[in-house]
Amino acid sequence: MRLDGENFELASIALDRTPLGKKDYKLSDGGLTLLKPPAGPFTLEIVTFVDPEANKALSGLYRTNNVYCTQCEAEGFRRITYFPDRPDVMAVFTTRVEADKDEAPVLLANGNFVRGGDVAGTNRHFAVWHDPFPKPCYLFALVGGKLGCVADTFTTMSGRTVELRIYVEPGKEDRCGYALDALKRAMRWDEEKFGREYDLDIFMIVAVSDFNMGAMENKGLNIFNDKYVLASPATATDNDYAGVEAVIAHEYFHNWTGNRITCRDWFQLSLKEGLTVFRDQEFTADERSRAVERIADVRTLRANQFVEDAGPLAHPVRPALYHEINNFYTPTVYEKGAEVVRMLSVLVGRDGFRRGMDLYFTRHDGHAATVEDFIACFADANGADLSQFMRWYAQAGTPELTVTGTFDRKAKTFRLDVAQTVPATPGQPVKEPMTIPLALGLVGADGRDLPLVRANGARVARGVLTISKPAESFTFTGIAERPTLSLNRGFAAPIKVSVNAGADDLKFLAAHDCDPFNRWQAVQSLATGLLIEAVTARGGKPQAEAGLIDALAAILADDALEPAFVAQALGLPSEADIARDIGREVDPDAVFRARRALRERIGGALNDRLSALHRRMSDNAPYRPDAASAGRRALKNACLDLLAADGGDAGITLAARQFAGADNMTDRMAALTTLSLYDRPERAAAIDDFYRRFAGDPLVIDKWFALQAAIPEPATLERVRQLTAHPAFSFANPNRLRALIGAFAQLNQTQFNRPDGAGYDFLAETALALDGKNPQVAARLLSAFKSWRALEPGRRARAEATLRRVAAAQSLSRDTADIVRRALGEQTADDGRS
Ligand code: 0A1
Ligand code: ZN
Repeated sequence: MRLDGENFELASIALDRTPLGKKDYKLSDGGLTLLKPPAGPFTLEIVTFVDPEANKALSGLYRTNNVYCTQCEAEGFRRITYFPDRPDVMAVFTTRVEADKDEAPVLLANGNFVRGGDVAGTNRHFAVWHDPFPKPCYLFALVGGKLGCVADTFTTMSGRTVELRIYVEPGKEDRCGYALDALKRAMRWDEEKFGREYDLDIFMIVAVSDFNMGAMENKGLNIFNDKYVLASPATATDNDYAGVEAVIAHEYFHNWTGNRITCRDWFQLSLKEGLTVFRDQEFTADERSRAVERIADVRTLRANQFVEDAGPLAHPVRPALYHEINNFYTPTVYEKGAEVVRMLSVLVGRDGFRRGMDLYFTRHDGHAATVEDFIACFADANGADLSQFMRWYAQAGTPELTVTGTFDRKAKTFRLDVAQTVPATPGQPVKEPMTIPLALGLVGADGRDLPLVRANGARVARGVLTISKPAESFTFTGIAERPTLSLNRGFAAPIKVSVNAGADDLKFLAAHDCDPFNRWQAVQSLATGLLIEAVTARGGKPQAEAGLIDALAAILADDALEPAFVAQALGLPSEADIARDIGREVDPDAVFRARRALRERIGGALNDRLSALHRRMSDNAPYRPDAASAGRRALKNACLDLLAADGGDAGITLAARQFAGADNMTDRMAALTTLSLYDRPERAAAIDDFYRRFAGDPLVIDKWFALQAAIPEPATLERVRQLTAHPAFSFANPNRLRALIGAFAQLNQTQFNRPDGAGYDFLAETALALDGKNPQVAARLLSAFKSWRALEPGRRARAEATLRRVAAAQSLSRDTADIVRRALGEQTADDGRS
């Protein structure tokens, strides 16, 4: 019988109370094998010593800010004791925690509290917790330390009272209100939308300051990066509040999708993650604005997942092979996984989706399931054949749809010719056609949708065509006028679409499409077209932007639109978005120049309207984090950004004034971000002022680090180097690293991709220095190289040379070796776990 275990000292091991000797077991790399385990049931007692203080990988049992805590997903439990560390081994855990009373007055573990008390004759105390639900060890957790607590209760749908507690660093209790409120709303939503009730007597959240990821769904005892718990108007932006709400909900929703039903093995990771991201996105859509949430989610998907899917780190939603599972907590497994679940809901409809979920919960509760199990529930509950749909889990790469619309005035028909391809990805040169739900509309001249009636007289149900072949045609009848095609409404499928439509069609859709997502998309497509033209014309100014500016003006003038939507429409595609759409031979400096020039022209052309709107969206009411108020601030700050786009006195003065006078972090940070883009004296003054105001508040100082790392100027690399020596910086803290180094590599396209390669070298140096301590975070930083092959030849060569140097370094962690080898296209398919 083999048990996993590493990085601790074995003190003793006994079988049915009899100590085992060296001949009874074998210790090998990464585990212990019992040589003659009894055939029947037996009791194995293992005593180990671990050193939490020395644990800088933040996996297993570690110490952060004097608090002991654990992180066991994916394979951290084996760093605590010997155990079959795999998610299909589920057990009932009873945990007794004992500690010095002064050092750790709070002692927590999974499940319900059983008993606690003093240990006679010592200054120690103990607590016993029992979790009645069988679970895999990756959901195990314990915490001990000096912590403040905010408590509340929740009455479940069946009338049970559940105790809610959020534990934070003492003194930070007043920043937990929003998280607690979000938790209660998430609990209610899961009851109402999915019929899921909470199942223990208590639900606890602990916020810690050193954490590799966002948060962790340990049964009954979620452990959070404090960034996703703590929020106050003076220290958190609207986006931070939205992040707290989404992550609180996400971890809570895992109680059913992940914990009650877990994964058979780590290849099924998207079974819990894709589904739970889908659930948290739906929660936010219901709590805030569905249209705005969809736009924001698609922006994130394209920025992170489309890029991953187009580069050397591309992998299927369900990978077939991995070297290090920690490298697969990716945008593909999470965000594309959520898109796959969303497509399922489009294909079977809302009620059909609920039927499938209900069946999934009854059929698999208490078990470790697979993606096949999940999909079978939707097939069985709806009599649907989803066998081709399974390809979404197996084939990597973003499918591309080419659509041609042909109007026949005489026959009053409109024909759609649709062809699909899926690009080759590492290890998958040839692809099969996918099932794609294509949501569409034919928009008439008056802006209203024409009925979608097929040649056989059938209406297209819910406006969705199901595409399944490499090429197919659809004819709609009774079309008296040439319609405008609105494709992939709501972004129902995570694909790229190209269509024979021109700028006039886009302008029309921007003004009239009844699908808000496609109104936004039309503006983006207009802007993208102009920007790509400008970049490929080698630094020329965008021509013919009148259409875009008209479209924006119409949106600004439309009072029926919610401010948050208008703010999204004003946000041009990012530099990374443009680079991705260009796809090859990218020169980040040319992209930057084109984007800056276009912003300047828009700001100039719409100056009066933007100024008026900036004033109209400002109010003197006290800060409230709700979606409507946040939307007004988003619009106000989108206006500010464009008003300052020429770097001239008027816009900069406006930003400087807003910075100084702001009563909340959203407005202050937005003004500072605008100022940060222009090398003017107001910038340095504001950066200093910001530091003085918030020194000693690490989460706010992270914003200060990130802002400086993102300045698009050649001096930034040196500034970032110097900031690594700043007293507020620490290589041991993942949030600090992500703020300074991560922002530099991911947000600063021109400076990370400096033509001299110094940005690449800096990232490589940092990652190598970190690799021996925290390999997970080191590997994640290096994933910034995921699109190096799309660069122009000079930068491409420098990036490749840097990656080769890292690959050749001595004693690389498995995490980092895996990322750089795959980035280089060197990984072979025969030496991973499959
Ligand atoms: N399951 C968590 C993500 C997570 C994964 C790994 C971790 O440690 C290495 C921590 C958290 C979630 O989806 O929120
Ligand atoms: Zn998750």
